[in-house]
Amino acid sequence: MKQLLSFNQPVLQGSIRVPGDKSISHRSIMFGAIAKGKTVITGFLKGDDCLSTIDCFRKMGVTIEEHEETIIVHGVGFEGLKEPQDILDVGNSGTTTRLLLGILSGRPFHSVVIGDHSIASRPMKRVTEPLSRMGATIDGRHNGQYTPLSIRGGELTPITYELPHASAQLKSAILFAGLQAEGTTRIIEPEKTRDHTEFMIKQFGGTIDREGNEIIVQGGQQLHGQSIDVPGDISSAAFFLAAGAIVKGSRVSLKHVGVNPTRAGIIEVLEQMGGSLQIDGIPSKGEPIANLTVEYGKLTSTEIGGALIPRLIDEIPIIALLATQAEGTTTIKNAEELKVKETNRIDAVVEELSKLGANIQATNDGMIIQGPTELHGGKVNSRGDHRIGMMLAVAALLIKEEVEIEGIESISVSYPGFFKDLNSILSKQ
Ligand code: SPQ
Repeated sequence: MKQLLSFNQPVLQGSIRVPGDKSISHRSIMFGAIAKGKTVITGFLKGDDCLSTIDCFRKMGVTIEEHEETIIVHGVGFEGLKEPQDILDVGNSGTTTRLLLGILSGRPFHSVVIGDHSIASRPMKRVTEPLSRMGATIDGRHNGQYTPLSIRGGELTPITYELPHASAQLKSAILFAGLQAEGTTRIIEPEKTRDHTEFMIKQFGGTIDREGNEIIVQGGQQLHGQSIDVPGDISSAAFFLAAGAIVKGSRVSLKHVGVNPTRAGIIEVLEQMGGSLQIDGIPSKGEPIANLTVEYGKLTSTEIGGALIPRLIDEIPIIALLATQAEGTTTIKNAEELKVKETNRIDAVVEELSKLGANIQATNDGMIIQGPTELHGGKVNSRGDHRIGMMLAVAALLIKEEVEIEGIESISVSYPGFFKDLNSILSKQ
C-alpha cells in the first residue's frame, strides 16, 4: 500500500500516550501462559506481532480473553501447554519465533513454527543450536537455520552458554528452556541486552540472579499469574522524540513511557546530540516509567557504538534521520545485527534516506552520516519493515515536496495508530 505524505511547514505540539511496549507485551502473554492462574494485562500492544503471540498460545490450549482495556491470560503452567493441531504462525515477529522456541524445547510434543517472508530469512540457528544442545530436537530449512521449523521438545539439561551475539531474544529463549531444565542454566552476555525477561521472572514470583555479565536461573520454578501494566514503548516514542527535536517550533510530550536503562539509549543519544529533553519519572511497581518532553533545537553529531548499541538497536533508523539534521559527522558502528532484522536495516536506511537527499554511507557494521542536510521529496519504500516505514514518515515532516512511501501498512506490526497520533499533534506554523 502506498501513502502520499505532504506537510506544509508542520509544527508538532501536544502530548501522546504511545502504545504498549512490544517486547513486554509479548512476554506478558508468554509468562501469563506458563504461570499458574490468572494474569491480567493492561496497556497491552494490540499490534500484529503481539497478536501473533496470542494466536500461538491459543493454539496450545491457553484461554486468552481480549477486552477493550485488558487482556486476561488463564495460565496453565509449562506442563499444561498442549500439542498444537495446527502450525504456529508467528507472522512478522522475530521475538515470537525465538522466545517460543525456548518454550517449545521443553514440551514433550511436536510443533511447527512458520512466519512471513521476512521471518523466513532471519537466522534461527543461533537459537536452535543451544536449544538442541539442551536436548530439543529441532529441524528446519538449511539445517535448522530458517523457518519453517519443526520442534520436538523433551527433557532438557541445563547449559552454561556464552552468547555469540548481544541478543535479548537468544538470551530469553535459553532462559525459557532453562526454566524447564533440571538444574542451573548460566548465560554470559557479551553486552547487557534488554532485561524484560529477567524482570518478568521476578514479577511472576520466580528467582533469577545476575553476577556481572552472567545470568543464572534454576529450572523447575513455579510461576504464578500477576497483574501486569505494560508501559509505553520507548521504541515507538522514539519516532516522536526525533520528530519533536527536528521539526521547527515543536514541543512534544510522551506520556507513561518505559525507560528501562537497557532500552533507553535513544535518550542518551538525544542528550549527547544537545537535544532539549525533559525526563519526569513516574513511581512504578514494575518497570521504570517516565513522561518525556522534547523541544526543537540545534543538534550536533555524535558517535554511537559498543555497549550502547543493544540499548538502542531498534532506534538506529530514526537516529540516522536525526543525524541528517545534526551539525557534523555522526558515526554508528558495531551495529552489524541490523543486517538481520525485518530487513537489512543498514542497507534500507542508507538507500531510502539517500533517495530523499541525505548524505549517508553504509559501512560494514553501521553508517556514517553528514549533516545538516535539506531533504527533498521522492518515492521511498518501507521494505515491509515497520521501523523503516515510520522513520520515512517522520522524514516527510521535514520535506516541502511530496513523499510517497510504498509498504506503509507494515507499521501496524508495532504501532497501528501511528498516523492518528501524529495527526493529533500536527498543526501549521
Ligand atoms: O520481534 P522482532 O521482529 O525481532 O523486532 C525487533 C523490532 O524492531 O521491533 C527487531 F527487529 O525488535 C527486537 C530487538 O531488535 C525485539 C527484542 C526482544 O523483544 O527481545 C530484542 C531485539 O532483538 P535481538 O535479536 O537483538 O534480541
